[in-house]
Amino acid sequence: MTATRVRFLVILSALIALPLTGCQKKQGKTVGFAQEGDENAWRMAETKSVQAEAAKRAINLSFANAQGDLQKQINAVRSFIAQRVDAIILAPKVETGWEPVLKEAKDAKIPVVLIDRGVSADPDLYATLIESDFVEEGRRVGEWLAGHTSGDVNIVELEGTAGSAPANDRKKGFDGEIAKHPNMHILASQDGNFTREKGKEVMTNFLLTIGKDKINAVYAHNDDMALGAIQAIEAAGKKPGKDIMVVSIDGIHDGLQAILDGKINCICECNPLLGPDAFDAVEALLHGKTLEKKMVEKDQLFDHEHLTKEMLADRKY
Ligand code: GYE
Repeated sequence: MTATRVRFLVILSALIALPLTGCQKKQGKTVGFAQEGDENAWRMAETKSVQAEAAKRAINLSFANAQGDLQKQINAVRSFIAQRVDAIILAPKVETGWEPVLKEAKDAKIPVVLIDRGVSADPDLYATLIESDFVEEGRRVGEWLAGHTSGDVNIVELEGTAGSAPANDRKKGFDGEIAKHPNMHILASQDGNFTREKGKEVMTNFLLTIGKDKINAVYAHNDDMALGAIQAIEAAGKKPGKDIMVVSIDGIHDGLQAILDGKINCICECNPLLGPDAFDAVEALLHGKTLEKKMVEKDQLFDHEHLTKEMLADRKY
C-alpha cells in the first residue's frame, strides 16, 4: 500500500468516526426504574439489586425515587415514556391509580414490568408482575403463632402502607388463618407505613391505650415495624419474644438477628433481590417474547429452630 493510500484511508476512517462520536446517543438499551421510596432496608436492597443488575448487563438505568409520593411516582413513569425508554420497571406504592399512565405506556409500546407490588389495573396494561405471595406470607406467620401458643392470644397488628398490595394481602392471609382459632383475637390494627419509627410510635400507643398486660403478640407486616415495636415493648418494661411474642415478614438482616436474640419469634421471608428476574423479563420482552402475567418468588420461614449464625452471615440483605 502506498503512503498516499494509507493517508487517504486514515483520513477517511476519521471522517466516518466523527459524526458517531459527535452524536451523544447512548449505546444499548435504556430502562426506567420507578421506585416508590426508600423507607427501609428491604427497599434499599431491592433498589441496589436492580441497579447492580442493570450495570452487569450494560443497560442504561434511569432511576427515580418517589420517596413515598404516589403522584411523584406516576410523574416519573410519565417522564420515562416521554424519554422513550425501551422498558419500564415499576415498584408501585399502592394498588390503585395506575390505569391512565399504564395506558399511556402501552400506547407508546413501552413494556412495563411490575416488581414487588401489584396493581389493581387491567393486566393487559403491563407485561408481567414479579412478586412474593403476600397472602401466603401472612397465612404462614399466623399458622406459626397458632401452633406455638395455647391458641389463646390477643394480638395487635402493625399494618404496612395503606393501600399497598403487601399490606392488603398480608392482612388477608393472617386474618384467614386466625379465624380458624376462636380464641385468637386481633385487638387493634393500625398503619405503621413499613417504617421502624412509625412501628415504634404505633406500638407505644397500643401499649398505653390497650394495656401492656393485655397484649400477648404483635403481628407486624414487616421487620422494620417489628423492630420499632420491640423498642416500644422494652421501653414499657416487657420482654419482646417472651412476654409479648413478635412475628413479622421480610427477613432483613436486623430482623433475623432479632430472632437469634430471642426478640422476634418468627419471620416469613420476602425476597427483595428482584434485579436478575426483572432484567430477565425486560430482555425477554425486548426480544419479542410474551411472559406469564405473574411470577412468584419462593420464600422461607425462619424461627429460632430454623436459623443459625452461619445462615445470617451469608445473608445478602
Ligand atoms: O415487605 C416492606 C417494604 O413491597 C414487599 O415493602 C414490599 C414491602 C416490604 O417497604 O419492607
